[in-house]
Amino acid sequence: MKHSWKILTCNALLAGLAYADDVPGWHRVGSAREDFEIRLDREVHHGGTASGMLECTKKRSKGTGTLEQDFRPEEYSGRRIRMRAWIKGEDAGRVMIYIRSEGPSGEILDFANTQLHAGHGTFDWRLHELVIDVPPESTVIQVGLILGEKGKAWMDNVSVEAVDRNVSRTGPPFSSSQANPRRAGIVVDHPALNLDFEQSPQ
Ligand SMILES: [Ca+2]
Repeated sequence: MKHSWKILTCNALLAGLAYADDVPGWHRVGSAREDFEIRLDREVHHGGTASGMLECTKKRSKGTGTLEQDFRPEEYSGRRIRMRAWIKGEDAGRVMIYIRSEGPSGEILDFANTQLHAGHGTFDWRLHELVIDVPPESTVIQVGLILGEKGKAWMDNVSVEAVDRNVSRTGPPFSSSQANPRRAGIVVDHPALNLDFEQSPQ
């Protein structure tokens, strides 16, 4: 509930800003979220007619902005899953994607990102993939695109699918993190939404 309230408040505050936080299924977070804007880009896309875009509105930010979504884990419970996403950057400080599974206390059960292969500066569409486990106790899966410091980043054609156990997890062995009160008790009742960014705002 707390999480939903924060999102609603954020959207309400930004209601007067054209395009801000107007990407169906996705929301804006990040350590310096106020320095970044998220929107659909109908000119630059990898597939279809639109992509998800994250832009730093300052010349240089001290933090990061994130284009993120939470979705229910039921379809993948007890499975290993692979996230694939096409990303692109322009004068970007740092661009990467991440995925994680969380438990009822907000603890991270498994996590992976592309930090070691982060994109910098200007680069064309490239495919990244991450593999994590979704333990049966998972209550939410979170995926996102992170832009740090400056520039623009795009994401498109995101997919999440269950894979066989012989597909290796991306990261080193991971033990569950400590409980996170800020993320505890989040209930998400919908599957992943608008992964191709083709859905328009209502
Ligand atoms: Ca698209």
